[in-house]
Amino acid sequence: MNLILFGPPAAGKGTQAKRLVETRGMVQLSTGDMLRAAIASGSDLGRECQAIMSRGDLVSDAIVIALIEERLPEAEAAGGAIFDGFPRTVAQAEALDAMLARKGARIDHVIRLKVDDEALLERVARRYAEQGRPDDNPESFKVRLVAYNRNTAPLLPYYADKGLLTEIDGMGSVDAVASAIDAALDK
Ligand code: B4P
Repeated sequence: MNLILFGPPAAGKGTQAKRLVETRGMVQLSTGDMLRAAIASGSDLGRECQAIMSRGDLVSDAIVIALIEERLPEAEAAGGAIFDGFPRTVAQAEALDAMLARKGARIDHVIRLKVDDEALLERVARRYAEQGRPDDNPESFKVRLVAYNRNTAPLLPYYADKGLLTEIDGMGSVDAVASAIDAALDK
């Protein structure tokens, strides 16, 4: 099964992906985690992406598509993947479809976590206070929300038209959201 966890920044995609890895043995492909690992390693790629991410802007399609392509064999071996934070643009979605089609696979579910802006702001403010993640500062977070509305939200009709989209209330507790995702996947 190939699943996309979709939603605005800080909607809880990473939180729910990690839980699904534990409960279903799926492979999590998080472009955010891959980019943060590149930054932490001090690689050329990390240096290229650091300022872009700190500002809250999206990294180029070419970079994130290449990161995902590199990890697809791992997902194939495990029988499927949770795409977490990818795709974030129509170009990324089309590239993902093409990459999966070459392997005889496809996206089976797209779960959209719906969380209102006020709750998102509270979550990142809390994480910024606790962990100081650079792109969680209030100015960068505003940029991330704009990028989501401009570049990522237009993907919703792309998946709705394919009959793949399930909307989940992402405002509840982590466990409540997890139960709603499980119910959607097991239907
Ligand atoms: P991501 O790493 O994907 O960051 P995110 O959108 O903040 O994460 P997520 O929705 O997973 O929230 P989380 O579970 O952590 O991207 C970061 C940056 O990387 C982007 O801005 C961009 O620059 C770059 N990037 C990544 N992918 C890209 C792509 N495909 N194309 C271009 N650029 C890309 O949860 C957030 C917080 O809320 C946590 O503190 C968590 O504990 C809390 N939380 C979660 N669920 C909760 C709940 N139900 N109730 C209360 N709190 C909850």
